Amino acid sequence: MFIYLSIHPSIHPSSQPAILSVCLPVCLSVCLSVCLSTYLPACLPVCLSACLTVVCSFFLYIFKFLYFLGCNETLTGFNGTFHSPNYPRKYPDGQYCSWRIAVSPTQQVHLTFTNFSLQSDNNTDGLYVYDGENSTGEVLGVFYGGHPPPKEGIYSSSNHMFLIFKSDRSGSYTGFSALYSAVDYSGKISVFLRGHYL
Ligand SMILES: [Ca+2]
Repeated sequence: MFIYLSIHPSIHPSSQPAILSVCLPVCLSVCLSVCLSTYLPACLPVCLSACLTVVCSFFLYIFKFLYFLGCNETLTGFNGTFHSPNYPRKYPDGQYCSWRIAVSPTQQVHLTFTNFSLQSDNNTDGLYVYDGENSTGEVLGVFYGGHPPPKEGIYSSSNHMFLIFKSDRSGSYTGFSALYSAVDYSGKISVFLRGHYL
């Protein structure tokens, strides 16, 4: 349970003590009432372990649901802007946010960045761009501080683009500010090959 709490990417670290402060007293109360009548020495640790796993997981599920509600956005305008959490201040650790862009069916999405400042190493903080409505689409790029998006921008092949921003447990920067617009379909698509966009 503690390992799960500390590694789950969607949970902000500051929330972990709060979750524990709720589920621990609940489990102590339940297990004490159950074990006091059993006379089995192993009852309390076994009960606590099982209870914490179940109860804390339940609170985590509720927390995740509320957390993702505030961090997911669908953009349907002809054009628009969006940015990382807290921008232009530093984004918090432990973020997992998404943006779904949907424009007119006869158009495609052109995405550019007015600012991009993420942690420099791969597999720390990153922005994942998908060609489609969700993360099952083809990956158009994985961008981080050491590998920023191309200045000319990124094109989807259809009228949908999907983005996920993740930050890990330490090291935060100012993040990104992005601008998208619907452009008439030209067949242009961003293809990443051997370190260069074609
Ligand atoms: Ca980080």
